[in-house]
Amino acid sequence: MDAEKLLATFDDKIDREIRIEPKDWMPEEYRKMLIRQISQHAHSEIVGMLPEANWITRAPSLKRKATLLAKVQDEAGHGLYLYCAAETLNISREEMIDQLLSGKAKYSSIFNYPTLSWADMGAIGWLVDGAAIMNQVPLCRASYGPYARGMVRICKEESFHQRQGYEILLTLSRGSKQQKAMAQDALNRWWWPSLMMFGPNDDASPHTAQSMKWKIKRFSNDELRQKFVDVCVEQAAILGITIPDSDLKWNEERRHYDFGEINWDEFWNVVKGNGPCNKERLDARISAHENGAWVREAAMAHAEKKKRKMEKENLEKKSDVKV
Ligand code: BYC
Repeated sequence: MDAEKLLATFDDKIDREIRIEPKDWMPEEYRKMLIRQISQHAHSEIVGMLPEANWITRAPSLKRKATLLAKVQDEAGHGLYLYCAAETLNISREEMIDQLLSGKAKYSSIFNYPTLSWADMGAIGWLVDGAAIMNQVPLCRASYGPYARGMVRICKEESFHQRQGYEILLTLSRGSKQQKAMAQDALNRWWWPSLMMFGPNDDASPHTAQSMKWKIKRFSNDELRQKFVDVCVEQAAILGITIPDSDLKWNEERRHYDFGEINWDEFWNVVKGNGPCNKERLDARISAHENGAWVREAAMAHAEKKKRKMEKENLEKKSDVKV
């Protein structure tokens, strides 16, 4: 088929909600857009393990420790599904990891903030996983098959993560005066960075229009941020803690909550690598990668040994047939 026909077939599939699969023809820019978003998403899951892993050894009970451990392991799984989905687009795992470790690749700004108290585990689950669900449920309908299918399982797990976080804050908010203060302090520190997770405002988002045209993103950054604010207001009221935004109020005409201006200077500063924990996070990943070198070497040696054994068995089988 010539280029025009290939493009027409691709556009027709997008229009008719037929998934694009790895072996299908796709425009180079579509492939690049997906690699960019999926690899950044994978890196976010992997770096996102670090702020919570910080609290596994200090969880207040065995039950909390087991739950947090399971949650952090889920994030590792999400990273692996997403790297696999990106690999179907002709980029190798090594290349993506190199991009992360060299500081070239982006990952979600939210993971460059410190986790200072146990209440932060609640705030991360409630707000960070809550924002992730808001953003990722529509990605289950993304036009690229492997990404969309991966997101289905990821979203189920994120939903459990969100509930465990909310339940931590519910327990604290029904506890002593000091525990309530911990919950409020965590909300104060995580609220604005959580709103930044949705990315720049639509008029400053270079990728949204094309991504929506290709049905990768189904909603814009501002649409999802608004939905998130609307649900959080009700949830904060149940917790009895206050969202740190004096401009937050119900707008009857819009049927949505109005909210204050995000500090975009802070956002871009964090995205460019100058947030409170950017260096610490990258250093941790680099050292994990270096310490894991022997595991990768052993796995490769084992795979090579298995391959040779299979080749030998196949040869023997063939010579038996001849006899
Ligand atoms: N942080 O044109 P835009 C999780 C970048 S993991 C850093 O709007 P797009 C979890 C953006 O990449 C959650 N960078 O882009 C894990 C672009 O840069 P480049 C992660 C950001 O792609 C562990 C530029 O700004 N979720 O839930 O249309 C524990 C312009 O932006 C950010 C995902 O990755 C940011 N916040 O929209 C707990 C979801 N925002 O590439 C929880 C999948 C924007 O031009 N990704 N940038 O250099 C998406 O849905 C979209 O990529 C985004 C951005 C909405 C994030």
